[in-house]
Order: sequence, then C-alpha cells, then structure tokens
Amino acid sequence: MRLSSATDLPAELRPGYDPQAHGTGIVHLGLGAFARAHLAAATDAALAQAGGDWRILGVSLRSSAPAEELTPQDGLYTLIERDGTGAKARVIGALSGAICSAGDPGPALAAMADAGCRIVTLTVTEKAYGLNRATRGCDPDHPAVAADLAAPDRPQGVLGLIVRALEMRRAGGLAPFTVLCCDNLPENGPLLRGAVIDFARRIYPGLADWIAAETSFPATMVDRITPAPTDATRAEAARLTGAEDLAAVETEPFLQWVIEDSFPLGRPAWEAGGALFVPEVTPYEEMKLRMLNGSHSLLAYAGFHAGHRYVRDVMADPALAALVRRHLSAAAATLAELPGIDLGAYSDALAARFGNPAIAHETFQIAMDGSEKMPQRIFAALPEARSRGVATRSFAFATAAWLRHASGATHDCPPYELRDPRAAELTAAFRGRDAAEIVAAVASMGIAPPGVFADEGFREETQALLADMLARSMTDVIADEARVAAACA
Ligand code: CS2
Repeated sequence: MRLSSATDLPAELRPGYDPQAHGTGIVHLGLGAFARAHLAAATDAALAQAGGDWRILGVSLRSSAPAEELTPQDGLYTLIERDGTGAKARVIGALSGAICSAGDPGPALAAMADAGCRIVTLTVTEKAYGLNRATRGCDPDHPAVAADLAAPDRPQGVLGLIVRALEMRRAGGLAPFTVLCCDNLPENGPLLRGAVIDFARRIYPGLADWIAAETSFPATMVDRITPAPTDATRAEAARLTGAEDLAAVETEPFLQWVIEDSFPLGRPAWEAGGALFVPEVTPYEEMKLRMLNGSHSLLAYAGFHAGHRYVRDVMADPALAALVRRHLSAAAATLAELPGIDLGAYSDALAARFGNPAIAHETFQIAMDGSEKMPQRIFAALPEARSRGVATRSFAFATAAWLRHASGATHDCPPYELRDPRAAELTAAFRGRDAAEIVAAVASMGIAPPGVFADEGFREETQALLADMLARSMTDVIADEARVAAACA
C-alpha cells in the first residue's frame, strides 16, 4: 500500500495536526532531500505547535521525479532520523503539493504571485543561482540567467522565477514575498538580494527599485547532514510505517537553523522546529561554513582519493580523522567569538556527527561542485588565519586535495567523472604542467579571491602538497601528513 492521506498510520507517526486544515503560505524552490529533512521538518513542527497557513508548495526546477513521487502521496513522506542508537520515523505533512517548473513555469509563477504566498524559500545548491560573487550581482553568462534575461516571461532559473513573480505581484498591487535562501553560501540573503536586484535592473528597472525598497532577504545558517536517499531509505520507511513511500528521506537527529528575523508578511513558528532567530547571522554562518563544511570538503577530497566511500569510513581512519581534527581547530582559530558557543564542544560534536555509523553520506557527493564551495569553506578563512598567526597548512592541504580531485588522478579510488560547473576549465589547468603551473592556472580562474594565491607561503604549501598528491597514493600522503600534524600539535 502506498503512503497517502488515506493510510492508516499509527498515531506516533502521523503529523501532529490535520494537514488539510492549513493553507499554503510558502513556495519552495528546489525540492531535494535537504529541503525535506530541514525546512519541511521544521515547518511541520511549527504547524503542529502553532498552526497557521504555512504549508509549502514544493517546486523542482529541473526534475519531475519529486512531483511524481510526492503527488500520489498527497505530499506526505517519511522522515527517518538515524544514529548509532537506532532509527526514528515520522510522516511529514507540511508539503501541500509538489510541481516541476521545467517546460512550464506558469503554475510555479502563479503560486508565487498568489496573495497567500508570503515566503519563497530556496535550496537549489550553490551553482544554480547564477551569482557573480565579485560584483555581488548576477552572472549574465550563467546559462539559466542568460536564458531568463532573453525570455523573462518564461523563466527557468532561480533569479528569473523570483523576479518574474515579484513583477506579477507588483503589477497586482501585492506586497513582495520574503525570499529566504537556505543554501550554504556566505551571507546568503544579501548575496541573493544583490543578484535579484541586478537581474531585475536589466529588464524591469522600476521593479529593481521596488525590490530594493520593499523585499526582505533574511540571511540564514542551515545545518543538517542529509545523504541522498537510496533504496535502503525507502525499504526502511516501508518497514517503519508499513506503507510504500517513494519520497522518504533519512537524516541525522541534529538540526540547526539560525535565521535573521525579518519577515514583513509573517512566518511560521519555526522555533518549534529548533530555529534560532538572531539579529546577525554572519558569525554563525562563518562558524558552520568554515568548520563543518570546510572539514567536510577536506575529508571528502582526501577520503574519496584514499578509497573511502562514506564520511563515516573517513572518520574510522585514524590518520584522516586526525587531519579532520586539525582542520576543525585551525578553522575555529579564524573565527570571531560567539557568545554562548564553545567552539571546542562544537568541534567534538561535528566529529561525532561525521562519524555517525548510521548515515551513509558519500564523499563523492560532498566532493561535487568544489569551485562553488571552496571559496566560503576554505579560502574565506585565510585572511583571519594570517592576521591571527594561525598555521595555514590545513587549508593548503584541503586546497591541494581539491586540486588532486580536479586532476582526475585515480591512484587509489574508482574512476569518476569530475562534477563541477567549471569542470572543463579545471581539467584544462592540468594539461602537461607541474604543480606550480597548475596552481597558477587555477589561481587565474578567479575561484579564490586574488589575495589567496598571492600569499606566497600559502601558494608554496599548496604546490608542494599537490605535487606530492599527484606523484603518490593519497593514502601515503595522508599518513605522512598525519605525522606532520602530530609533530606540530
Ligand atoms: C556538504 C553539505 O554536500 C556538501 O557539500 O558539506 O551538504 C553538508 O552536509 C550540510 O551543509 C550539512 O548541514
């Protein structure tokens, strides 16, 4: 039997409210596993505690699979939380529907332009936005941005959809919705704001001023480790609920969400789901991006190339676990103090979360899109590392491991295809060159701010480590590096 509102679920699995009694107040762009494990889970808790018309219409930008999976289930799906002590499930009722905007953006635009829609949330991954981080505007050469600038009334991409929907609201005399970016970008709200206004200015100049004056783009820090669901996820959901569920997701018990409280049209009581509302998100965001995501990228590149498929396997390898610990300490030393947060305890909690034996999180998944991830995770920490006298070696190690991944070298890992929006340029940087030339070629791509590779000490450390990683097996390089780390500790 397929999961749906007609399924006779035991009380402890059912949403703690009647989903049909709540209207839709949120349109979400990017209906992947993360949104289902994080935003929708927190919204579910808010609906159960405080009610309101805050259900979510989920929109996939490219794939029709989520809508095909969720629609026959009335938007319901099983959320499984797992750790070493076992698995806990509940059925989430926060999704009021699921659609795909590819081919026909009309229904998504209509939902965003509807008076009931008060927030548009996004989890579309870093590369989907079409941001120009240097100008803090949009990137007119990004494929979706270019297509949407040419045909703004049939948008395919994030900026095009938001701007078109805001134009429809303005024309209809409605206030703008709040735009809540939930991707791991630095200063994600302000960055998206700049790109949306820049995009609007190129096609509807009057609208750009209206957006700048009226639309809120709160910054957020989002955190929940969520692997891509597999057949094992669906089998476990069926075992736990007794119903077939093609949209089930599994995740860790931990959830963190820090949000700037700026919602002119209101918001769900997300506190009920664990959200923390603060006036200034940046310090939390830097902590999470540099410590969690920075260590994740380091361990994903080094771990994948040492033959470890999952993050938990990396943490079971003592040499690699020591390098993760070194990185957590180095990253912590670059951060501003945050009242109430003990970075030592945060590091311990991260190491334990990475080691969660019940979560099969693939290193290859985290290794994707490095050109979009490295800047905020690794490079952003360098100025503070320098000004505070923090050793930069771990950042150089992470950078070299990323480049080793970009090189396609497969000494001790399975063959793979480099997944990165700049894969072709990265691959070209490796043609018949030594480590110094490779680093120079990558430095000229503008992925890192100019100061990063202009720092001679950092560049030399990176080059030397890369030369070693290209010449030897990653396992041997890691073993030696763990000795270096132990000697310096
Ligand atoms: C990971 C993140 O895939 C990745 O790059 O580092 O998705 C990470 O699992 C989340 O940010 C955790 O909150």
